[in-house]
Amino acid sequence: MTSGTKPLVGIIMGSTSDWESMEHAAKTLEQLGVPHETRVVSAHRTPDLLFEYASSAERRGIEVVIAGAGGAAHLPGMTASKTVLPVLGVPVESKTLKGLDSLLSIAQMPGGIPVGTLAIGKAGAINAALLAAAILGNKYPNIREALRKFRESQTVKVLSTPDPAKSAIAAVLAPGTKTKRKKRA
Ligand code: RP5
Repeated sequence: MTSGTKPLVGIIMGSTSDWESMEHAAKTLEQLGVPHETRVVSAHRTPDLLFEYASSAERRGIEVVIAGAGGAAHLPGMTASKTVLPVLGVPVESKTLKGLDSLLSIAQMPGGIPVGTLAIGKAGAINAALLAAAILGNKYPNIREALRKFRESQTVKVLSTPDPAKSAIAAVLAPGTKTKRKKRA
């Protein structure tokens, strides 16, 4: 089965201010060719929309939800309470507590309604997308292969720069690099 063009992943976030972090989930899914949609859905400002979104997601063909929120971050947990789809939570970095509040709010779900919790901020958003792709890869071989290629190119990139000191020197000495010489008095 190929993944087609209908959104399989729903990326939701509590506020437009979360986009700075959550765009990394969208970019990663784009890179992997995973169809997705993005939406602001606030658990406390638009609770009816949240219920509608979460309860209709499965019917609309969404297979994984990525939910990002900051502070008293109840969006991922509330979403998970209204759907049996896998919900991956991204703790957005808050100004006051640097995202520790978001992390604990999302990770500490009482037993019975799980939210797969990722790291705070950009890393979590990227990994939520990669994990969503891994879940979808069980059903869609094209997504699994895209994920495999992503991992392989990441490995090649790391192995091609084994010594950061040498590559820094190479960058300075690279042809075309202007180096300032001190004039002698
Ligand atoms: C949460 O409150 C959002 O997820 C966001 O991280 C945080 C702050 O929202 P704004 O006040 O920036 O809209 O609901």
